[in-house]
Amino acid sequence: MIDVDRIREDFPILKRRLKNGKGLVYFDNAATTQKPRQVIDAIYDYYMNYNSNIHRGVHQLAVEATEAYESSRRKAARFINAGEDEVIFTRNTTEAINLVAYAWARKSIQKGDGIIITELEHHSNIVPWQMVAKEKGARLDYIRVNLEHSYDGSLVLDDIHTLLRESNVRLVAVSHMSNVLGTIIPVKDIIKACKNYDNSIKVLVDGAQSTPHMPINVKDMQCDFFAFSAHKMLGPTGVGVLYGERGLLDTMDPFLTGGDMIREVHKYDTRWNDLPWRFEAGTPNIADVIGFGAAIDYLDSIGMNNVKAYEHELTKYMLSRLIEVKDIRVYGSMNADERGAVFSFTLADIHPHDLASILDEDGVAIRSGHHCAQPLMERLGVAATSRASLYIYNTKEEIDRFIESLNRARLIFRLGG
Ligand code: 7TS
Repeated sequence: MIDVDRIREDFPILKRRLKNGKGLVYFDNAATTQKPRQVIDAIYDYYMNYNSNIHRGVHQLAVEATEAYESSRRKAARFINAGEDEVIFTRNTTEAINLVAYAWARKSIQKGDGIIITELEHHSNIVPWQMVAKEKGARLDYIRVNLEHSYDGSLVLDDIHTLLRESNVRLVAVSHMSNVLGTIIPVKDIIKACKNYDNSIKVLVDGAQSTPHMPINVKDMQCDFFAFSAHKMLGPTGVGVLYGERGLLDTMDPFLTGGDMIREVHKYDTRWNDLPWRFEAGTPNIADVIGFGAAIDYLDSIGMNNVKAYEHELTKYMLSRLIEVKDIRVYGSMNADERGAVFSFTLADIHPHDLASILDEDGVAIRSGHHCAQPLMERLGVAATSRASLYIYNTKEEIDRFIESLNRARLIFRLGG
């Protein structure tokens, strides 16, 4: 098990006192996580000591910067069990998904073809496919969220078999973990079902919420594309990863064109660079990619199985405390084995924004709103929820403070006992 006190020492921001003198309880980790000193130092070190552009210089600083940037790629590849040439740095998950939408889907999806997604996707795994479907005259279909068993948040997996028969499905794009309900989606089963039906169907997994919290193995999963963001896993903002299966990436033309992604440019034609640089046009976010490498080192030093086990303990504790709160409705499974540490809820008819403001007075940072998942909100029949999302530096004591604050909100709104 992990030593949470030692981990907390690495995060300077957790010592911060807020404006009313309260200590910070940071429960907005699904939006972005805090950064350990090791990540901040790696970025500082690059700018202080070897700032240079990469891939195009022979001088010492350029060589050092290139090596540090490419070593982050090796780390990211190892972290998800991909090949180095299969890891493309983007700005974030959103850009990674858009890369697939522009560089693969617009060429491969034709009129009448089908795209399948789910009702619990983040907007960044909905809107790009709506646009492709509209442009190409393709169908966009949704695997439903199961609401029969009191908001358990699982998917109606049988839908996939029905939908596969209804059109010439070319792409299935699914989240690995819901940013609202915390549901862990059995992506491996979904991929197997799709490939058994038609091996040429491509599957993209949105790993923005799963990669920070569990071991990931894209080869074992057998996905074609996998997207995630550094900033949700202790790394800096401005860096994401698109994993693409090598053979598939090799068939794709670039999404952005210009410097660095070329091998040769002549007046009227160009030859693309090798993978993965073909998809990284222009000067990339060197400093933050280097910072991301330090974040991966940090998570590796803890071990992703330990991260998962610790969060499982927090999840069990959180669920046991949440059910004690009167008038609360928790959306998502009450079984800690089926979910991650993201908890969406409403408290009586208190508006989620008002609730978040009351918690803020107590130093407890949670999120409220639609969480960029409006189709899911529609399905749940709510406009917004409050959401607490945890990470490795959070503790049971913080969960107690959060529950205390919810009970204070009940008093403020004069909810009866
Ligand atoms: N996919 C999922 C499942 C997400 O939760 C998010 C961000 C994204 C994609 C997009 O990631 P980005 O790094 O490109 O922005 N989710 C959230 C959230 O829940 N609150 O703020 C951002």
